[in-house]
Amino acid sequence: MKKTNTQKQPVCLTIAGVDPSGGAGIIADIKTFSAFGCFATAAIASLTFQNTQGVFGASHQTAETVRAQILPVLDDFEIAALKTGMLPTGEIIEEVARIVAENNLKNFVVDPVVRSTSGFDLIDDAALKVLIEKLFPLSIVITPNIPEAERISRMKIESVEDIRKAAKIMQSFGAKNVLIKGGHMPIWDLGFGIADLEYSEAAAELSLSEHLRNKNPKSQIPNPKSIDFLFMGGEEFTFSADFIETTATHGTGCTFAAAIAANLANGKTLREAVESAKKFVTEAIRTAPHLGNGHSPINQLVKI
Ligand code: PXL
Repeated sequence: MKKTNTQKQPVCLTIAGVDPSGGAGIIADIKTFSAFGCFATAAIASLTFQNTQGVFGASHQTAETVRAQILPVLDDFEIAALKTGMLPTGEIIEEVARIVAENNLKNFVVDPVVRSTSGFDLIDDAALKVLIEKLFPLSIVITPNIPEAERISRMKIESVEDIRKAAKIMQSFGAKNVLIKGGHMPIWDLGFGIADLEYSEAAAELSLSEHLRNKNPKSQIPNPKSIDFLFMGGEEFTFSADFIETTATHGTGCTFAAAIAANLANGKTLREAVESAKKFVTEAIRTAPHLGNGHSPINQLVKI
């Protein structure tokens, strides 16, 4: 029997892949939920074989085994927020959509995981289509990075205007709120603050296209910024942080989405949740342990 009234600590659920090297997926999610004071529960959609240098394969769960993991958890706990990460097959995605709808689960953050940092395809086109059709309408927010936004919206993103167009396309697919993360595209801070950026589209366009014209931009841009764009219905909000020049980026997407879910579970609004999650991920990257020979994991135990 569900103990809804006696439950004090918010419980979060992640449905995602396992990265045994600890940087991404469920292990990153559990640490992040815990860092925000939430109790972590997790259902495995795929067991991947990887380390900081690459993904070498994966053994996927089935719709039945994913359901069998989740239902006892739902039966026992009130889930305050959930997030999905790597969901490798159409059948698993359909099952997750059914479970979310049947149980009227709220605060559902969909991280549309498409490729690993090291370039391994984590979902095929047919499954991605199911993810868009079935999960987007159930989500409170989707959190694509720029390559993911490009693959989902089927357009090249080369300017701030393109970011807005891609967001509109994804909203037309049923996602009410869309967070496009700019970490793959450091924006040159031309001396404008983020408030100026909001009011000076020309400056933003210029800085982004300057960056894109540049073959080796990261080493040449002074004060590069990583800017994320949140589209809530017709409103747009931007979140800026230092772009940190580092290879320690393994699991940043998982950590960001899990931090948003945990913040929502703690009662923050979506805008507040994203703002706090952005700061958390930035500091987790800044204090990364630099382990392994590839893309190091980040530090989810950082205090902000
Ligand atoms: O960061 C994307 C991602 C998500 N989930 C799992 C992963 C990866 C990238 O490697 O392994 C399980």
